[in-house]
Parts: sequence; structure tokens; C-alpha cells
Amino acid sequence: MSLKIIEGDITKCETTAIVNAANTSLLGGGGVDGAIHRAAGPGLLAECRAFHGCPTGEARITKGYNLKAAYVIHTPGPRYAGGNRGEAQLLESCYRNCLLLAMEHGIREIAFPSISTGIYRFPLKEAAEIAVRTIRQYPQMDVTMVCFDPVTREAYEEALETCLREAERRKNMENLQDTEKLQEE
Ligand code: AR6
Repeated sequence: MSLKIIEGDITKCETTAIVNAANTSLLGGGGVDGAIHRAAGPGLLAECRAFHGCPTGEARITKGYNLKAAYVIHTPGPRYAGGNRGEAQLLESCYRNCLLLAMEHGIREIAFPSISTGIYRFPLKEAAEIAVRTIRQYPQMDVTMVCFDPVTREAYEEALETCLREAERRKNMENLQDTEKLQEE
């Protein structure tokens, strides 16, 4: 699997698809959504209108218009409201549905922004853990996390390290259990 974490501007990405942290209207907004619509040009908004919105956690695909990416996958992340309103599950659904939609379209290369951690105020550490954990379940995909600032990049790097350490620990435990079983036999 390939999960790269970089610092940069997702509108400049040359991956086949980029993800837009949209809102449920899919009609543009501030943050990365505004930047993607500005860079893509008016064709993007025209195509988005035809969807008549999108529920939180789901995803919709359009062409990339003036962007270098051929496709934009739009997903409205959850607005953080304390953590007891299913925000974690909804954020996980965003990553999962974007990856599934990409796969349905034969897309292997995809770049994500840090969904929900800007205007929607999802706590960065938890959001990064959810993102990394979900993305790692699709080892056939070539994923880049495009972080806009160093604090965000560090959070995703840390989440990836934690995830790798846990996977290693699980593997060691399994090996140990296998050895014990062999010894019993
Ligand atoms: N490239 C990569 N990341 C970016 C860029 C960029 N060009 N610009 C901002 N970010 P946000 P949200 C980062 O607020 O929290 C919009 O109005 C940003 O620093 O864009 O999901 C929508 O229409 C942060 O780390 O998205 C919705 O109403 C991350 O992208 C609402 O904001 C996400 O921040 C969605 O809020």
C-alpha cells in the first residue's frame, strides 16, 4: 500500500483524483472547497448543481475541469459538535466512500485534504487517526494526504506511525500465539 503524507496545496496535485472537503449543498464554500472551485473554474459548479446536494459522509464524483487532476470527489465531512453525534463514524464514511467511488471508476491515485479539521472543527489528532486507519484498509490504492500546514502534517505523520506500531504489535502477538500453539501440539 502507499500512503504518502505531504504539505501543500491540493489544487496543484497531479493525482488522477483529488477530494474536496465540501458541504452538503455541493455548491462551494470557503477553505479547500473554495480553493478547488476557484482553480477548477465554473464548469465544476455547473456539474455539482446536478447532484442537488449530498448527505454528510457520502461522496460524489465530477470531472476536474481546469485542475491538473482529472476528477474531483466531493464529500461533506461532519461538523464537530462534541463527539456524541456520530462524527467519528461519519468521518470514516467520508474516507471510505471516496475510496470506494474512486475504485468504481478505475481510479487508483487519489489525494485527500484533512477533511473536517478546518471550518468544521473536528479535533485534529482524532481525525488523523480515523483517516489513516480507514485509508490503510484499501492497500490497492495510492493515496496522498495533502496537509495545508505543518501542524496538520505532523498530526497525520504521528497517526501513521501509531498505526504502523499497532500493526507490528498485533503481528508479534499473532506470531507468539502461533509459536505457543505449535509448542502445545
Ligand atoms: N489544499 C489542501 N488543504 C487545504 C487547502 C488547500 N488548498 N485549503 C485549506 N486546506 P476546510 P472542513 C485545509 O475548512 O473543515 C467549506 O466552507 C485546511 O487548512 O477547508 O471540512 C466547505 O464548503 C484544513 O486543514 O474544510 C464546508 O462548508 C482542511 O483543508 C466547510 O468548509 C479542511 O479545512 C468544510 O469544513
